Amino acid sequence: MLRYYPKFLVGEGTKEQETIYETVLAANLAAIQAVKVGTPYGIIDQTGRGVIAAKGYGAYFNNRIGHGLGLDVHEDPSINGENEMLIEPGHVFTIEPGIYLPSLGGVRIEDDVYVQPNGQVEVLTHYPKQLRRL
Ligand SMILES: [Mn+2]
Repeated sequence: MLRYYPKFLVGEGTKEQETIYETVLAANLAAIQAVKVGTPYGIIDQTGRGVIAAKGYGAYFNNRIGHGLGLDVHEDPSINGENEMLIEPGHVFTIEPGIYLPSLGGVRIEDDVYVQPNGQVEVLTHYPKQLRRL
């Protein structure tokens, strides 16, 4: 029997399970790289979505890539491809691309990021993201 746990593949797994994991990870990393003060939030979503679409899974990434994080778990801004709000120092938000295949299962890799006062992007999540087989 094969099950997904966060960032672990228990059992042998299939090539496609590995592929969707690696694709979501690439989207997560590219989206984090796209975070820059003064650029629109929409670019974060467009960047991550582009990575997933290029692998043919665009139809299976059906959530916005992230949202603001504060006193509440879900706050503004909504990080979707159309959001023109500019990224500013002090902002804290999630980046959480995913691929969900009805016949196979899903993968989502989330990080929380903080834009420091000097504009440097700090990833607040430190758990390793490389796929591990158990
Ligand atoms: Mn979330």
